[in-house]
Amino acid sequence: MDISNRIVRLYPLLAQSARLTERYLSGDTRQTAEAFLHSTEKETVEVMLYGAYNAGKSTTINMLLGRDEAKVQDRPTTDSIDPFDWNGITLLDTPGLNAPIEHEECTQNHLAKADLVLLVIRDGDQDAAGVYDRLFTLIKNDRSVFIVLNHTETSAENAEPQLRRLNTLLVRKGAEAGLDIDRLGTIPVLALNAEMALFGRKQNEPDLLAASGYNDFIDQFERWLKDSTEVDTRLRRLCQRFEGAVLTPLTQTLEAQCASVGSDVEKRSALIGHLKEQKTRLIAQARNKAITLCNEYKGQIGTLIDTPNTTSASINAQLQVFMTDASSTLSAWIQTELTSIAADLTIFTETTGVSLSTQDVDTEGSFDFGTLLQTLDAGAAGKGVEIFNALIDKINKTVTFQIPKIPIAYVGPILEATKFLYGLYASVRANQAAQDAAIRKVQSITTIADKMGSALANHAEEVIRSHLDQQITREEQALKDLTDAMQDGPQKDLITVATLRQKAAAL
Ligand SMILES: Nc1nc2c(ncn2[C@@H]2O[C@H](COP(=O)(O)OP(=O)(O)OP(=O)(O)O)[C@@H](O)[C@H]2O)c(=O)[nH]1
Ligand SMILES: [Mg+2]
Repeated sequence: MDISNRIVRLYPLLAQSARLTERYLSGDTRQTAEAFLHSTEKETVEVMLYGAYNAGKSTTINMLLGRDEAKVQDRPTTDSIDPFDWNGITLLDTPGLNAPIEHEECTQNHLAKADLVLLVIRDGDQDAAGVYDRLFTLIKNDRSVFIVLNHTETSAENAEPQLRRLNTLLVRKGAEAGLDIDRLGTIPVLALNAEMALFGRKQNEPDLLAASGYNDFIDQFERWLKDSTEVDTRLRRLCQRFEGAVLTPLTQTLEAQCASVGSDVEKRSALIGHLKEQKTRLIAQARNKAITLCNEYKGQIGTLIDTPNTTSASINAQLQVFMTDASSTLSAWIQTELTSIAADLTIFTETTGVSLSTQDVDTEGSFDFGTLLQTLDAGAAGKGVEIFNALIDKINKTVTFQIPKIPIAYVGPILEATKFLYGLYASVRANQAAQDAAIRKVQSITTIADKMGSALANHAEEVIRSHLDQQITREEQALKDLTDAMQDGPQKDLITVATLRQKAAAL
């Protein structure tokens, strides 16, 4: 009997799933899956003979085999599931229904496992209670059933009335049981004198075979096997078992893995979002704070300018003090803020169980604001500043000053301009020059405070960025690693399983 191409095409799918079974399943689930995959390697089609005791099941088996192999007797005989090989198909002789209770249980238990059912009804037993209910249950469960009416007539013609009677009964009772009559119509119902056919085979008597109904039977039986057994039932059964033993557990395991990684991804993304928000907030607040802090020195800058005989060195030194104070105030504030962000990260790890990629935000040590004054230059905008710039052009001398520890190459023109203004202001009279000088003084104060403020703000921003960007980059990398691993692993394999399922369904 040739094996359907459709079943042959199932084997690569089974082989492909073995890799996933090994990778993802464990314990009993894995054992069941592997047992199924192994069993498919030696799977044969099983046709189970089914019916009341004395129906002629064992006789029918012998008829198919062409010799007496199954035990046949006039009383409940078969008491176990006995396999017989017939052209590569396994025929299962079973104990009769309505026989001793343990016989019947044995048969019912095996019913679910068998691929196909050959129901034998003995002529005269057509009305036997229970047979039809069992048959209709099989049909409702979409099982492949072949019905033989085993009779004792000496010709097919003689058996016709009995066969008609059985068909009428089937239709009537089937309708009562709410069965789809079209489905019932697809089930072969054949009349057969099994004993006569067996005899005909043993004696090699073509006439006996023809009269027994054997020729029709074997013809239809083989077509039924070919049509429904190989292609549909066996494949369907294999696919069902494939789904139950392999694909479903794989899907569940993979979905669980994806869900857990997915929730880690979600948590880490939320953390990154939080860090970015904090960075933006911190930068905005720090910039404001820097500007406010420097503006607070405006009065003192004015006083400095007003002080007679002030040298550029002393102005320089004083501005340096202002900047150092503002820097350390801002530095302390940033440190507190970063510490609180670091605490957020600790809370995140504790509550989510998702560990941070490498290390916390670095909040150790004070922040180096020393270099910020390097950015103080004459580049500010505004009309007042233009005048101011015109003034400082005349005094092209660079002064350096330091804040603690860090030597600063301060762009001197601002201070020199201040000094110049100071000289100008000192010679004030109640005239236009004095007014101009007063305006320039205010402009100078504003410019100096602005430049201090924006330099401090820029530097603060740089410091915040360098501390938080490191952490954000690490988290983003960890997130990428996580999603990459998921896409390469469970997520990809979940798609593989879905594809296997689709391919199996399409066979
Ligand atoms: N005349 C006649 N007798 C039959 C036919 N089929 C079976 N018998 C007889 O009926 C009796 C029971 O047949 P079996 O084949 O053992 O029936 P079974 O369904 O296997 O019975 P259990 O194994 O007890 O369930 C035997 O004595 C058979 O010789 C038939 O087609 N014609
Ligand atoms: Mg028997």
